[in-house]
Amino acid sequence: MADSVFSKYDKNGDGTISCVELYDALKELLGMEPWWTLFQRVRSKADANRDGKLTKEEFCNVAAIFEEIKALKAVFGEMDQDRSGTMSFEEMREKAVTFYTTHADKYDGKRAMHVMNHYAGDKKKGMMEEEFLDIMFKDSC
Ligand SMILES: [Ca+2]
Ligand SMILES: [Ca+2]
Repeated sequence: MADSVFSKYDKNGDGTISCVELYDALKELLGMEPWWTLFQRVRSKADANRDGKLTKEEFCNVAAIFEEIKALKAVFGEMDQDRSGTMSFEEMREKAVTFYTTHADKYDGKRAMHVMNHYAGDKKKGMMEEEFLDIMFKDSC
């Protein structure tokens, strides 16, 4: 990864990415405040030695995770056809088959089930982007 990316996030220039700096980086990527579960996942995946800060090597994991989040956000945007910010059951159903056949190698059927289960008993319920990310991002990579 380019040093310029790392130094962009290492705001105080101490050579590591702190929790606060990681939070800001994530916020920038998401375009909204990161929610706790997502932040925790990103942090625990990236911080290999669990000392609470990320070295340049550890931050490489973040770059991969960020790419994945970006890809998932794009997927959600595609599914949310009316751009309401939530994915309705109909939108999900319409796109789900295509999605899981296209990405079957990456996202296993278990996650597809989680998404389906979200609508169980209440098909009027929408799914928000953060709920979608929470499901799709779970224990991946
Ligand atoms: Ca720093
Ligand atoms: Ca660390």
